[in-house]
Amino acid sequence: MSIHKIAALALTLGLSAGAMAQAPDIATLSAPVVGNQGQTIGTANFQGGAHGTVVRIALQAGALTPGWHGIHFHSVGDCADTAKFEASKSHVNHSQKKHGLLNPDGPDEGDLPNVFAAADGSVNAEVSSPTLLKGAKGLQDADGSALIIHANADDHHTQPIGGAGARVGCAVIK
Ligand SMILES: [Cu+2]
Repeated sequence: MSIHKIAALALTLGLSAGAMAQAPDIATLSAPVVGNQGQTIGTANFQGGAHGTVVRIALQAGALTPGWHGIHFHSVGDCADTAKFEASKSHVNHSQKKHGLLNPDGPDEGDLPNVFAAADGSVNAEVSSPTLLKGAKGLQDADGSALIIHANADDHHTQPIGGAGARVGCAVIK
């Protein structure tokens, strides 16, 4: 086969692959993140696809104490009790797994990697989860869900929340 014929073949394959590619069905949702005084401390953005959810978190300076913070999907979309954010209940966990990305009996559906707050307390992070955004067992179920930010890091194995401590930020996913 001549060089020209190979180039023509590659061009044909490239074009047909491009024509066959479908635009992914992506659901998007953006929600304010509120702190313990009910103040807005930033924004959480959720993108849901066929196999999971991507979360982008942007928190302003002063939002958090510097360092690592555990974040999770909690099972109820309610951030109204700003002092403790307990209305968001425990983790999303339809399959009753143990907590922890590093737990042999985990992870539960609420588990996410930690995010890091800079020296000024701001955060810019993107994390992903196999937990779906849409559907009856997704984050946008009947009572919604909440993205909760904790005071301390999650060790990814200790029950029930990896030692992450108090709830200092909350965003409603509905
Ligand atoms: Cu949590």
